Amino acid sequence: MEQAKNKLVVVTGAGGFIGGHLVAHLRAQGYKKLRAIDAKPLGEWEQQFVDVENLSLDLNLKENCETAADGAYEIYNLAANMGGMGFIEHNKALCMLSILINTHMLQAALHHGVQRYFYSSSACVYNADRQKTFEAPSLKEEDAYPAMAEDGYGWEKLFSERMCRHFREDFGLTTRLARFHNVYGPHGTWEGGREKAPAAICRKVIEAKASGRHEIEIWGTGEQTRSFMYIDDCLKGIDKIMRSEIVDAINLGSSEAVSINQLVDIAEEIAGIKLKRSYKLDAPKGVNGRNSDNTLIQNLLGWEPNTPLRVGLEKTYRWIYDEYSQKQQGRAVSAFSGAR
Ligand code: GKE
Repeated sequence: MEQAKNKLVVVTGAGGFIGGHLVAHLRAQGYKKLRAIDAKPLGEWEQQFVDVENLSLDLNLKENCETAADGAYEIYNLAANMGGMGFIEHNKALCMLSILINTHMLQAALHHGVQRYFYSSSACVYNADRQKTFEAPSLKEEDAYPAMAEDGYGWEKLFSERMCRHFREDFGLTTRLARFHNVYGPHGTWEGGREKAPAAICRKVIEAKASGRHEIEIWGTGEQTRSFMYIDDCLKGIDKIMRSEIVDAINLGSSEAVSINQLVDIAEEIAGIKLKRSYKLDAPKGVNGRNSDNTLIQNLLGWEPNTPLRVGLEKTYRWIYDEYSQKQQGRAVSAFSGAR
């Protein structure tokens, strides 16, 4: 790791939630030469740092992946068209097109002699037939096969995992992979359609409290279960897996499963309010139940993500509340200046 700190390290998807945090994290660890890349215009990046080489590049294009990997010692590829169920259920083809990014990045990494390549996979690779009950079945790594991944997004991630494996086996590229289980935290998308449940529920509670309409709409019956991993655990896990000798995809997720109704309970408790609940049964729901089995990561790394949901959600709620308030103030100011 010490060696990597003085060499060029590339993070793709760096304008987004996890990618932005990863650049901040590597900087804080003393990485001197960082290249951050995202398709979004620089002005729309979640986080940005002046002492980092920031490039707005569409990595669906092969030549841009060559530019991205040029001179790189290590690459963290987190670039993908993604979002929560509200996005991936309605954009399956767009999600599958992310295959271009990983394919071209792997080719470019090989071409430029990159020493280590991290790929961010997802719990959405898991076989849907194993996630039919609300009892939150703990998913072991082998439960991805036989394959029946989440439509669109899940299949792209599963195929990309296999491409990483075969680039390692056939071409000797050192690849490391983690299956993220619903990561949340400050700087995560909280409105606009790509938000995942923790941010969406926090936003809805904040809006209900601010508007005085003490009601909340929940997708599905609210019995769906998930585990949610706080961003700090995600960063720690990426570090440990990237530095490890673990060559196959491994779960990186919390094993604290809750129902969506319980997630709302926690957000209400943080806000100090109780809301009237309505359920949108035809909304995107994904699988009924999902949790991360952390036996393997415990065995291989002696660690697992362990930030309690109550703790992580409070920090997330407070961050969204500030963002929301600033936006409201911005709207009030422009409405006032408009009115004059
Ligand atoms: N996004 C959202 N917004 N979900 C809600 C809402 C809401 O207002 N109300 C209830 N839910 C329910 C959804 O219907 C779903 O059953 C559950 O919360 C979690 O939704 P999610 O966070 O959007 O996404 P999923 O965990 O189902 O799937 C996500 O898994 C990730 C990996 O763990 C995927 O969308 C990807 O973001 C990723 O693969």
